[in-house]
Amino acid sequence: MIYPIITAEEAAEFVKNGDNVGVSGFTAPGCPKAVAPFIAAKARREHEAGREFKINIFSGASTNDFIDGELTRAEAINYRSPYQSHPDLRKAINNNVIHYNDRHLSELSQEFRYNYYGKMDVAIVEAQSISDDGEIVLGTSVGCTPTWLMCADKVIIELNDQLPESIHGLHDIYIPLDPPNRREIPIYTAHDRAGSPTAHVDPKKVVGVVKTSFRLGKADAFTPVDETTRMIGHNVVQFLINEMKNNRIPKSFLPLQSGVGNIANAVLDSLEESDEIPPFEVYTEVMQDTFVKLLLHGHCKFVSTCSLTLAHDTMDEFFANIDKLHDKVLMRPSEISNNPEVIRRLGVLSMNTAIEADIFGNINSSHVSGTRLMNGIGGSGDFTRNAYTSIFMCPSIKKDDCISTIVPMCTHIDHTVHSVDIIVTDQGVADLRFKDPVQCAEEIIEKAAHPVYRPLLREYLKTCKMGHVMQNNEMALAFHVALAREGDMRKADFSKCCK
Ligand code: 0RQ
Repeated sequence: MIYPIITAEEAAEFVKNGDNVGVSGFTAPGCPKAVAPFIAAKARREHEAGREFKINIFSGASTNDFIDGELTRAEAINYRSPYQSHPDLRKAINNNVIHYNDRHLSELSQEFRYNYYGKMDVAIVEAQSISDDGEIVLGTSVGCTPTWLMCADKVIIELNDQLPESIHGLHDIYIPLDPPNRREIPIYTAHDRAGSPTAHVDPKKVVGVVKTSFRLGKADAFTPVDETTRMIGHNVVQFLINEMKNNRIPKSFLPLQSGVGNIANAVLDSLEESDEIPPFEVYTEVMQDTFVKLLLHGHCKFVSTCSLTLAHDTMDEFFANIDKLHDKVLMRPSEISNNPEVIRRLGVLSMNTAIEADIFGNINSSHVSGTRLMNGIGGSGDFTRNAYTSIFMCPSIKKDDCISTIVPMCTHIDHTVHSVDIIVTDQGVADLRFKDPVQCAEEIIEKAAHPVYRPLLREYLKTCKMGHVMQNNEMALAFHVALAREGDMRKADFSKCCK
């Protein structure tokens, strides 16, 4: 190997105060793990010596505790984009200690190439191998890594010896040309390969290779399916079956996108149980645990993804069965897995999870009570806006009935009704297509809201002023006000409001 082998501590010395640092990965799998704790240690030393040390971190999506956890706790992050899900980082963002810029995941790579963020100083990339001419076999996700390798002045490679050689060929690395030279992305089915199995870096930029040995996959597994998530999964699958029966989805079916989390996993379980949905392909950003089972059992024919977001044991199972799975999975950069052009062309059926939906069909995916960031918009906007049919799912109530996820007005809006076709809760399926705002409100209240909250929502609608969107600006946030003051949305009182 022509590259200097260095320790993680030596690698951290290449990172300076104020640097833009790009990390590989998309969700925890594929992220670097060795160098970040030493950057955190360096930050602590600098702070103790009275010097500034903060960096700007750009990732594919959420990362791991080594990056978002250790660096937050060391007060080493100035700016963070485009998505996160770490409790310590979330707290620091909500305390306005870290600048967080919530971006559509498909856009960050190209925005970097468009020079929106200045130069990238250092990229830290987990890889299976690097050749002397700079061809890199990446780890268990792709994210923005190909662009980081292209843009960064200095590149640090973490070579993880737990990554098996059989991962070679699972990546499809394609970087589109930027406008005005961009052409169509040559993906016409979910299983088309557009690019190369390896990412490329100019060998002169590689300042060091750090040898690591970290177990693959993520530690946290999903909570088991409960009655609520089972009902949501059942309702989504019944909706898809009806769409086929009514000739709105072709009999050969369309590629699915599924968001991350317990609800998404429950939907996938329901898909496996249904014999009315034909074997399908997936065009998504995260391949969750259930997909391994679906692929091995033949319910799913192919998964195009950005990341193998699998728990440790499932990751082991995946590579133990790699001979059966190798030609059924491709990992692509996030700007391709989430690409609006490709999603629209393939006719992707998108399924994402909402924090809350309002009765007019607008969706809040990211901010509890309109102010407190949960995770971020992630890829939900990339898929929702461009889907063949866009579905949002959530439980109808939360926190011992004190929270209705169906509210008069969302306190923060990530997806407007124009991009939302269907809202599914444990109560049923609200179909917003072909409906005006008032018809949407009636549909959502009667089909998706929990029976405990239906009378209150009907009462709210009666107080609303006439108009295309009927709304009562005085009372629109009454549910959230009641939650803030009394800890219970059921205490919303519309009796005294003026019409
Ligand atoms: O908080 O753990 O403190 O109790 O939000 O909610 O019910 O566990 O559901 O894990 O599926 O997350 C929308 C956040 C749902 C997620 C969201 C609180 C709730 C809990 C988590 P606690 P659940 P999930 C693919 C696509 C946006 C990005 C996206 C998400 C916590 O799905 O981040 O879709 N989506 N990306 O208590 C108050 C409400 C609430 C609420 C939920 N109405 N009011 N708190 N919570 N609803 C992924 C990528 O892009 C990589």
